[in-house]
Amino acid sequence: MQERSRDGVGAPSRVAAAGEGIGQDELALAARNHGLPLEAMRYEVTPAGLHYVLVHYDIPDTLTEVESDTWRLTVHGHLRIPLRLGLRELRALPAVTRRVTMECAGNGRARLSPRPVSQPWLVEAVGTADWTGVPLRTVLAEAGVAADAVEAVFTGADHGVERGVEQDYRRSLPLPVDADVLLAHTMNGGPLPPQHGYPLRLVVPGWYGMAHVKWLRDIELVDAPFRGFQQAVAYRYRQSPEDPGDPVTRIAPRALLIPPGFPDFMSRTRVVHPGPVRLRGRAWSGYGAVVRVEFSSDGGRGWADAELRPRGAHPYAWQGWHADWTATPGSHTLLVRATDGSGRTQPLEQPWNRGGFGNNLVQSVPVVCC
Ligand SMILES: Nc1nc2c(c(=O)[nH]1)N[C@H]1C(S)=C(S)[C@@H](COP(=O)(O)O)O[C@H]1N2
Ligand SMILES: [Mo]
Repeated sequence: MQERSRDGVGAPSRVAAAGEGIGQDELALAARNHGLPLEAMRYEVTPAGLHYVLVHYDIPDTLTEVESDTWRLTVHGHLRIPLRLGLRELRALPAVTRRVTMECAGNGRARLSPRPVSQPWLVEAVGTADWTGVPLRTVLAEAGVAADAVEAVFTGADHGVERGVEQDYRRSLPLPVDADVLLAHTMNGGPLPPQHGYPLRLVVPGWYGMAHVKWLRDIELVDAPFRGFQQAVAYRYRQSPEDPGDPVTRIAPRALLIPPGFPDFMSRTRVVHPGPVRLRGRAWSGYGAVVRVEFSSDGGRGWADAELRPRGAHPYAWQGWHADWTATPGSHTLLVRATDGSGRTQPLEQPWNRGGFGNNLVQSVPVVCC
């Protein structure tokens, strides 16, 4: 359905007051969605149940649709041959597998000050999966893109209201689409779990999560840029409610450290014993390979290069890195910083935007050695 304006339409997203703690509204989101337990970065491919999850509305009941064979993907608009594809037809098309690191554009939001009120991620909204599916280009070629089509609009089966606008979750991509954009029906070798978009999702390697439309059921080719809520209102880098902002697209570089040692249950502070500690983690960027990971054990006064694994066969997946540190009794702050081949790196002080998007402030891990 088309987006419908309701009461409160146009309300800007809220920013917490100075000193305002996490509220019930943010807790309700945090209790539904979940991050990657950072220790799971030990796996190159994240087991599906440990991959982060972000769902704006409710998980739609696509399981029943598939079981009753009523589920279809429709492809229509400015093209020659409209298509209605069942899951069996999609699965029968030649498929490719891409290892893709996906990150929510709001990752890091809860650490911003003032805090944009939304899903309160710290740093854990990331995961890497092997996505198998049909290149979107294959399906578009079959449909025959019209000369006047400028964008493809992707609609999910989920429905909700956001800042006064009732909507299906919907996003667009400009045409022609990259060759690696997939209509994925398989995650890590199995059907997509319900929370990750069963039975079909878009995968847009290198882009932040919002572009990877889950529960995909409709693709429309349009002759004018899509101005829907998730495109033109949400997911913009804005300084003020009036600022039109730039669109959120590719993933800014980030390195994360698997917190060393063991945690204190409540504070989550890491505890290590004196002696050599091998630090490991992952680093990624949507702008090309990460070419450098640096590590600091003194809160950023001194930096040393970590050993970084090259990108290898998986150009859209995170890269492993490690560094050796000798822990001495006392309190320490460990930092890591990634730089990619485009020269983008991670800031030590965070530039701010109202949505809390693209926040790639260096991770800071307090460690007590005793
Ligand atoms: N249909 C639909 N697709 C969606 C969303 C959604 O709420 N509905 N959330 C988006 C956002 S904001 C993110 S970060 C990713 C999360 O994907 P994951 O839950 O599989 O990690 O899905 C994206 N695709
Ligand atoms: Mo997201």
